[in-house]
Amino acid sequence: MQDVPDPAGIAQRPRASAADPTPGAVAAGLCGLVAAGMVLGIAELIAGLIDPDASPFVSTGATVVDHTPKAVREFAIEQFGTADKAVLFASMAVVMAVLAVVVGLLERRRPYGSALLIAFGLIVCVAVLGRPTATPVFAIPILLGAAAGVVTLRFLIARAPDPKPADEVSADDPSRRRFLVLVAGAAVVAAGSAAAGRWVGERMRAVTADLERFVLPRPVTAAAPPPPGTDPPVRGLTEFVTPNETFYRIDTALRIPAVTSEDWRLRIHGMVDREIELTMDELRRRPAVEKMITLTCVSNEVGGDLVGNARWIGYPLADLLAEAGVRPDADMVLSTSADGFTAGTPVAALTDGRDALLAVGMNGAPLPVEHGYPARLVVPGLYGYVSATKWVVDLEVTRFDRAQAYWTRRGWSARGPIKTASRIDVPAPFAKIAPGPTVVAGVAWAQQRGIAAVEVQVDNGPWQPAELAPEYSSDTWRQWTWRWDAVPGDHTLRVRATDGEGRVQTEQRADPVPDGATGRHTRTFRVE
Ligand SMILES: Nc1nc2c(c(=O)[nH]1)N[C@H]1C(S)=C(S)[C@@H](COP(=O)(O)O)O[C@H]1N2
Ligand SMILES: [Mo]
Repeated sequence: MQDVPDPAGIAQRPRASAADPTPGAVAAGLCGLVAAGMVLGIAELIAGLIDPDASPFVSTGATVVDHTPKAVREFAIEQFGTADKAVLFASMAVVMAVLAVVVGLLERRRPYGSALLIAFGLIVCVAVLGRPTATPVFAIPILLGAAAGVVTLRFLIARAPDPKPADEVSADDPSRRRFLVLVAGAAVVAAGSAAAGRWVGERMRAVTADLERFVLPRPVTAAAPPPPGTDPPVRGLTEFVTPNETFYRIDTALRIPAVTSEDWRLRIHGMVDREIELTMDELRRRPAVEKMITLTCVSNEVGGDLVGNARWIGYPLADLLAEAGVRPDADMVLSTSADGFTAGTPVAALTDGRDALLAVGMNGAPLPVEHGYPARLVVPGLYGYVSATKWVVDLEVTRFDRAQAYWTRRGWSARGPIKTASRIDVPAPFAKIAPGPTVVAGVAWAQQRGIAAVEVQVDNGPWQPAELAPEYSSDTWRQWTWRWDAVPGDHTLRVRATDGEGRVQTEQRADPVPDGATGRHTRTFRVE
């Protein structure tokens, strides 16, 4: 077959010993290098998307520094001065390249190279997780990177040409050429991923730095402090104010949009008398207010925790819309985020006097990036999907019969007023309670209408009034407690709220789709 002329390379030239194909050392070494490049490239890309600090290359460097004897470190700093980091990374690159070649060579007969690559991946994973700022997600970049590296290695090695006697080598050997094209392709993917990861990571770092410099406007009216008693002292009961760190997060963003306060602009246009475009500095010239508002997600199941309460500093949307001059026949404001999410909010909800805000502060701090830095909307009484656009950059004044927002196009209701809801926090699910006096507790919310009463029912007994914490405002949730002399046995506890308009929360069960779940939260537990 080798004697048959085959200029187009259609017939694959069989390996010298097809039963035991052994790629040449140079080709194998190349495979190892490209596979290692893929590990770093993919890891860098994922790290850029998740958290720049999760970069395995940087973490490994830091770990090396931490474990370098002091004398060596001082020597390095003396020798290389500010270039010490560059020298460190260059030395790491050399060590990695050598190891990569070894990986490639080992992979020739059996997947020993892959095994070694996985072992390196796990070692680096341990190093990454050992960093002081590490969270478990820091493991993801290196693990996915190592997986990509193994796939690359196996793919390339299987296609690597075996060595030929020198006289047989010709520059245009098709299998050799194909292999080189694959190697080059993989190298481009690896380098491209690394560059993209770096770029995204740098942008995120720029936003973090910008956030740290961000000076909150001083509100002309600060939110009143919660009255004493808003937080009944019951262990396990949700706090009245939700800390930013534990505030629920819901969005469609695979990666958080990176918007600095300098780059940020808000355009108000559409059915208005004057189009407006605001920079952050221009926004700052307007009076800011601070309001306590409980935010809720339409996807929250009965008893769920996609709800949180915060002090928001922001600019009344009614004022901004008045500056633009909303035409009388407009009934919707379509807000758009930097990453293209949209929400459709009734103009009425933004101008009827409720505290609808373009918020820049959350609990006394700039908005955390995952909660919309540098600016978002917060509208009391409406589910987040129709009102709470984070990273907001555009407000188009329009009409419900002309525009559809992100979730409405996907089958959710165009309008999303928050439904009355109540939740049992204590006892925890399947808790065991000792007989005798015990405290049952939870929260209830009906933003805009307020909570007038909460009642609980044990098994199928009578509904009994719970004690309500003082009301902060109709836009915030209310904590409730109920004292009970627990009697032994298995029990089911049920809760229902009555809103400020006297309407009792429905017992009719409904799914979150299309406009919010209903039904009564129940909890079963044992007293013994
Ligand atoms: N840009 C953007 N903003 C968004 C969303 C989104 O997917 N993208 N989700 C909305 C939904 S459904 C809710 S419930 C709230 C949640 O806000 P939080 O993550 O700050 O709690 O944000 C809203 N704003
Ligand atoms: Mo939501």
